Amino acid sequence: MNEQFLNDVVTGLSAKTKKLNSKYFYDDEGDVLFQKIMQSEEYYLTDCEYEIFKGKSPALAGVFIDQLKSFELLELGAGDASKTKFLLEALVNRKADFTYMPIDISGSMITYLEDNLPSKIPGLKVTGLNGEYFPMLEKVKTISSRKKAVLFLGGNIGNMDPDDALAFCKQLHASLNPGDYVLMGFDLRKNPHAIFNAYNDKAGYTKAFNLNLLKRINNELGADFQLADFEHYNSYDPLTGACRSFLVSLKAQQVNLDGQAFHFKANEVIDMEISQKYSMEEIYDLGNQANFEVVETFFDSKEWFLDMLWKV
Ligand code: AVI
Repeated sequence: MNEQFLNDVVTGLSAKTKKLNSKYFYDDEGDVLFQKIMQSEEYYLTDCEYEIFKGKSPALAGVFIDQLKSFELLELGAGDASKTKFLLEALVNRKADFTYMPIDISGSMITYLEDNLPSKIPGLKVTGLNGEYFPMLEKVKTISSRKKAVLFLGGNIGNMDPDDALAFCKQLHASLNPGDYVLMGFDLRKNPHAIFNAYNDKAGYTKAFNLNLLKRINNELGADFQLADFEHYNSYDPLTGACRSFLVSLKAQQVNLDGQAFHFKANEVIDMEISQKYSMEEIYDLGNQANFEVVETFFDSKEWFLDMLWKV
C-alpha cells in the first residue's frame, strides 16, 4: 500500500473542509479519462497549446540553440509529449546538441517515451526520469553540468492554489542556474462560459475523472465510497479566476477507511481540484516575484492560452 497516498487521503478527509489532492487523479483509468477530456469538444486547453507548439517551435528552438548551445531539455510531467514533439523535431532538424529528459511520476509513461520517441524522431536522445519533479531536478544536476531548459506545460501550474504556484515557481528558480530557461503554460482568463464548459463536458468525462479518485481510494486503500452517492459540481469564479471541482455527498453517510469512519452530511462537499485561470498581469507578477526575467510570450490564435518563456 502506498503510505503517502493513504496519509494524504486521511489528512484530507479529516480536514474541516474535506479535500483530496488532484495529483492522485492519474492512475491508469484516470490517464485514459484525461485523454478523453483532452479530446472532448469543450476542453480547449490542449488544442490551444498544440497550435502554439505546431507554429512556434522553430522560433523557440532558435532561442534555445542560440542562447544555450549545449543543454538538457527537461519536461516536468511530460505525458505522451504530443505537443513537445514539434519542439523536439525543430531542435533535431537544426542539429541541436541536447538530450530530452522527461520527468514523470508515471513509470509507464517514461518507458513509453524512451521506447517510442527515438524511432519517431531519429537522432533524438532521450533520458527519462521517473519520480517527483524536484528530486529529479536535483538528480539531473548530479549527472550533467550543462545548461537547462525546463518545460512545464498544459496549464499544470493552474492545478496549484495561487500561493502554492508562487512557492513552486520560487523553488524552480532556486533549483536552476542563471542563464537557464523555463517555458510555462498558462490558461488565460476568457469568457466564463468557455471555461465553465471545459470542466462540464456533456459526455461526462470530467465527472468520471473526479469520481475515479474515489474508486482509486476504494481499490488501493480499501475504502468503501459508494460512487452513486456523490455527484460532481464545478464552478468558475470570473472575479478570482478560480475554476473548482467538487464532489457533493448526496446524503448523510459514513465512509470507512483504514479503520476510521469519515462522516458526510447531506450536500457536504469534497474539494477536488483547482484549475486557476490567469490574467496577463497575474502571470507577470508571478514571474516577477519568483525572480524570472520574461523573454518571450507565445499565444495561440484566439489568445486563450499562452506559453511564457522565462530566463533564470
Ligand atoms: C492537468 N490539468 C491542467 C487539467 C486542468 O485543466 O486543470 C486537469 C483537468 N481537470 C479537469 N479537466 C482537466
